[in-house]
Amino acid sequence: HYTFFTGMPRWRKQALTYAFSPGNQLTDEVKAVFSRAFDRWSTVIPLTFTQTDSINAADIHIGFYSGDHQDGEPFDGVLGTLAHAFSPPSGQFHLDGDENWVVTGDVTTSSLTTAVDLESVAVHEIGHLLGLGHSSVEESIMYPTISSRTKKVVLATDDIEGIQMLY
Ligand code: TQI
Ligand code: ZN
Ligand code: ZN
Repeated sequence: HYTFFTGMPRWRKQALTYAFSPGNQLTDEVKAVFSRAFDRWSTVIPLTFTQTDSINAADIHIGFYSGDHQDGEPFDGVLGTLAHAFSPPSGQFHLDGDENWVVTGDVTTSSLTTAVDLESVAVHEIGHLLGLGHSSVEESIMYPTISSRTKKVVLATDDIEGIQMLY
């Protein structure tokens, strides 16, 4: 079953913007993965997500970082922690730059045992950004375990019920 963060924090506006932190030179392919991940959620709730280049004005900040990146939650190299996102209204979404992220192609057939599907992790972390905690339902996006070389991007009924409680 879905959970929320303590106090049930959520965004108080409908039109949210996101920006990619400077310092990462992201390809259009990578940006498209995040756009798809946001779309999974925006199709079931009345929120919209729009990319902006106005970094200071953006609600959500996305960036890849390696090791210590000055928020008290350092990344740990390949596997282990893959990414983290903080509850509303933080909007901070960080990904471990040391992972072997799979952006295109099929992670389930990757020859790298450490390959991690970027879209799967993005859909999960956006759930956190929006206010969902972890779920006990194994099929859900918000279940707290994913194996490497797994693709899981379709919201489960449990995810939809949880996010529709918030928005
Ligand atoms: N990062 C953890 C996560 O996003 C960070 C975390 C631990 C956390 N406890 C939390 C975030 C409580 C919010 C609330 O769950 S992770 C998965 C999953 C991670 C894990 O790198 O371990 C995914 C990132 F759920 F599959 F295990 C993405 Cl999809
Ligand atoms: Zn961080
Ligand atoms: Zn999580």
